[in-house]
Amino acid sequence: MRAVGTALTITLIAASTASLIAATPYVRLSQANWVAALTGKDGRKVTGKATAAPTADGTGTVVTVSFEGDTPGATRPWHVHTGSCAKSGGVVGGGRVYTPLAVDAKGQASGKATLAVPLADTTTYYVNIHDSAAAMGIIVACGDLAKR
Ligand SMILES: [Cu+2]
Repeated sequence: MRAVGTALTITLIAASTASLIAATPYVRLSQANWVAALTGKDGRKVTGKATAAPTADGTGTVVTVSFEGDTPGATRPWHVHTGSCAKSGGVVGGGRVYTPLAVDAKGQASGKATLAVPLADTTTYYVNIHDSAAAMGIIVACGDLAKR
């Protein structure tokens, strides 16, 4: 019976350690600052920049984006996605936190979003600028985020 009790204790310790690690949001988050150069897709002359950095408490991510060379008056949805411009993935942090960007009379736009999730050093990300809410499949500009 003692052997069974010891095995049970070890199992319980292992299980509680595993749940502790799973419950700790800091294990794999990135403390890095990230930057992406945005370039126009399909011949568009759009160029720009995006950055991502941890929030002060480390539990979220602040993302900035700015670009120029776009069509005045356009409204562009945008997101951080997992993956890369060459291999698309899902939106990070939920689509609602990204306010679509209004392109001004000079063809410039900028914006910011605060994600409720951290980025992870073990994942790759990119920022894309979509054509419009009605044409999300058309990408105006894209850039892979890299740690700097
Ligand atoms: Cu997107």
